[in-house]
Amino acid sequence: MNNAQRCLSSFHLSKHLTGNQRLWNAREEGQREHLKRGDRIRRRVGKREMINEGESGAYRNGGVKEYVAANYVRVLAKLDVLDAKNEKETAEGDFEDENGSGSKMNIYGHVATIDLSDANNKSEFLDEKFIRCLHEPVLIQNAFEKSRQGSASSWTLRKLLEAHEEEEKRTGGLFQTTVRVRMEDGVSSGNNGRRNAKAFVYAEQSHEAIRNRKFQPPSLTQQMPFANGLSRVLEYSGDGAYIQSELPSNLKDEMEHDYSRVFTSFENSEEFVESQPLRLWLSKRGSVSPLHFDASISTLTQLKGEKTFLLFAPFSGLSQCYLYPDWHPLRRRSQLSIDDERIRNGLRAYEATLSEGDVLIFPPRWLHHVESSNKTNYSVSITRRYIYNASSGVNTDTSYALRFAKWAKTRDKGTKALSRLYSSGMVNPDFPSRFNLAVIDLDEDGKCPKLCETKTFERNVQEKWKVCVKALSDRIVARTKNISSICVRGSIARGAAVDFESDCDLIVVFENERPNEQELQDLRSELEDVRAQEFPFAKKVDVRFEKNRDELNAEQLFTLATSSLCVSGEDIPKSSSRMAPVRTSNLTLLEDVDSAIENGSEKAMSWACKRCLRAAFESQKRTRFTREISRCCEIVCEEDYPKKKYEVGDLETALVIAVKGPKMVFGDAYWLEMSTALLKRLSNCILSAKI
Ligand SMILES: O=C(O)CCC(=O)C(=O)O
Repeated sequence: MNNAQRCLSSFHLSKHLTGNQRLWNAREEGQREHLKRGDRIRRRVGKREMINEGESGAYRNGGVKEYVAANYVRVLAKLDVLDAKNEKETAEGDFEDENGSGSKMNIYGHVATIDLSDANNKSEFLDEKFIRCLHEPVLIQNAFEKSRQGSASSWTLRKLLEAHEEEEKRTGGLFQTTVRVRMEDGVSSGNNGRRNAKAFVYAEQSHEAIRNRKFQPPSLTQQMPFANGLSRVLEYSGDGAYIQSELPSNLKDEMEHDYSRVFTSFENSEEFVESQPLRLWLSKRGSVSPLHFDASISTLTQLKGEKTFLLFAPFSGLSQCYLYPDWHPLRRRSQLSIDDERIRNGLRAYEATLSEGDVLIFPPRWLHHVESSNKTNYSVSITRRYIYNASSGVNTDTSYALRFAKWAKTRDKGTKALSRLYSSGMVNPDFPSRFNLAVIDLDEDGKCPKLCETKTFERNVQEKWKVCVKALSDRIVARTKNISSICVRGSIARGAAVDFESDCDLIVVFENERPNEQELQDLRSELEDVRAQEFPFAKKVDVRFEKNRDELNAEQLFTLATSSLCVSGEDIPKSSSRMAPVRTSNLTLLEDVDSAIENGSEKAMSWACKRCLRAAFESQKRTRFTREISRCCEIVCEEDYPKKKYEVGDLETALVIAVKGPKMVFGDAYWLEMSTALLKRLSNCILSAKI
């Protein structure tokens, strides 16, 4: 039983069923009555003649405007000032920042970012393939249609108020705004006993324990005219309010139109169905939605102000965030606040800060903590959510990207995840079946013992590959002088070559002088012709020409000694003395990763992933050494995952990219941005002192 399970099994709702009726005073009774009325009203949508029966006198006698008159004047007076301030001023705080912010968190990395205003970005829409393969959060910057200036991207509080009033009028008061109101004495988030004056915790209001008043929820929702909601959000500071409400239909149209580049693919796809109507989130600066997860694919569009998300991958998040049990009114929520040490020390967050015009898309079951920035007076966001439509039957595509997405959805950690990856066929384990040239057990001094003499070209290599390598080697000897040694390495040397997949990987070492570049180029072409005509089962010939036998450096000697077999000439590995493994310097890791990102080709991304996997392996003192990336990955998963060194899935993802390329993992649309984020996270994690 792990900590989280222990915590859940010992968690008794009764502890939290205060029985304290103090809070259910006349005011709350009034609210509950109001809620009940709200429910009734909703049920009666379309039956206008019945509304007035159960509605308050205010509606009967005058209508919306009179009902909110007192607030209305006050709110209106403030709106334009607030709108203007939000544009250009940093808000002055009337909360001190006792909640802490994301900066205290252990940040694992920023989420992948796609800037749609980037002139180089050729994608007009987020395509369906991308959405289907989405397995981590993505921030879409500048997502609105620039040509549509004057609509959703420039909504003001006044415009929101007018649009809501229009809808309220049109529906005769049926359309009401939902406002989450924090209860004054509510335990806001977590069991650390601290009240968080800025947090708005969702509670399942239909839960029996709340209906029976056995559990005092940290917040309740109330239906009210928008003007009232707005005045509560902007003016109250004690118990606080947060509008979390369905968007009126006229605003919906504008929003959908402005952000069509993000939503078109969702809308056109039979594979996704919308799981919740568009929802408006209007909060005062500093408001917090504490750690929780949702079951849908969520999108949050930031229209005004700035919001910061801290997100946690499902595997680590769900198991380590001390979630309330499923039967609890606060289910899907964490019992801990974000500044609890158990979270700060045990988990790493993916961070995303949204500015106006940005959209964050995140998959189901990613825990998130959300803070409206203190920089502006208020924040306005819209959420839109989707679920996979299981009955669509569309998902028949068996591409690697889809297979990978399926794997990623349920990915486990470490070696288990790796073996599932192998069994899915996305990458081959690449383990030597008969001879172990790939992993070397180091001796007590950390050096490689002399290689076992039983490993020879004649004994190790599969028959038909032997013929192929010999023929190529003979051609090299016939064409060039001064050869000291010809070796073969890779899967052929391990006796694990696979038809039409394995390259013929040769190393030629010269005695002293090497032929000039043109001669070597001609020789390469000739060898390629021989392969194509006589040995088509070999994928290609890859020849590395080393300069001078006596000038081989430690790394070259080590590579020869540990991963190659002599085909012809001097058996250099055999004559080499015991050597310590030559590790690749981690000093240049960030630089190497950055230059691969700058290069931006698929090949560069694969290379950088390989580089990271080797660096992850070599950054630790180990008793084994290997240059094989799948073995590097396996050993790191075996030894480092349990110490929480890497986020679940990143190493395995890097392995698939290294072998199959980034498109196989992320699809055709945004493989560059997604693999860039992965490489940044991984390289920082490898070098970070914390791991
Ligand atoms: O914006 C917020 O405060 C919370 C949004 C959220 O939690 C969500 O979209 O799931």
